[in-house]
Amino acid sequence: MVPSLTVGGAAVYEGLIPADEQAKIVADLRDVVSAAPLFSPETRFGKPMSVGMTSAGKYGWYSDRRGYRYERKHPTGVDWPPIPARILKLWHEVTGVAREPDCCLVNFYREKARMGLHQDRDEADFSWPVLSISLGDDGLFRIGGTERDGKTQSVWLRSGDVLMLGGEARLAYHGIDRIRFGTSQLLAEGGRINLTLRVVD
Ligand code: MD3
Ligand code: FE
Repeated sequence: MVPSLTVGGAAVYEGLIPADEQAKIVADLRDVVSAAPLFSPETRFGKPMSVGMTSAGKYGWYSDRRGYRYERKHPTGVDWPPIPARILKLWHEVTGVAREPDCCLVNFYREKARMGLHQDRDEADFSWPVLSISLGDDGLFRIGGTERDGKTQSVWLRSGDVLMLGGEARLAYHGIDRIRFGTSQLLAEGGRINLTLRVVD
């Protein structure tokens, strides 16, 4: 598969997911959220994140005052629900990797939510790619290099866009600066969903 754009080493597949397929993924995610409700993890400084989160798969991403990590269970004590088949299919089609991801992190951005610049380094092996799927309202994505103070580039991610982070980009600093609330009709409640698929261990 050929990306329509590359930004900071990330391969961007703009509009890869057709609208009808996006709606089916959202329906799958409503089941995930029913089993494993969204919550706002606390950072190590005790401040709740503005992004609502939950996960599907063997592991879920979690954060509290003790730090960031992967957990085998949702904070309510239930297992994370399985990753929906439709989402696994996209992972295989785009990454070409034979292995299944261990975690599908669901990030939900309401109007004022953002995600500060960070690296994803809680996983055991950075040679596996990360896949990101954007749904709903536009989000301004920023990506830099492997050092916090380096130059960054920005790109608006729209509903149906897919990003693959591999190679050098796997350890790039990245974040979401803002949401253009109300730009998509996909979610009745508005907002943006980002799914990130990762191999954890
Ligand atoms: C670059 N999520 O969950 S997706 C995250 O839109 C996260 O919710 C953002 O950063 C979001 O950790 C950005 C694009 C993305 C995802 C994973 C990456 C970019 C990445 C991993 C390494 C480098
Ligand atoms: Fe990240």
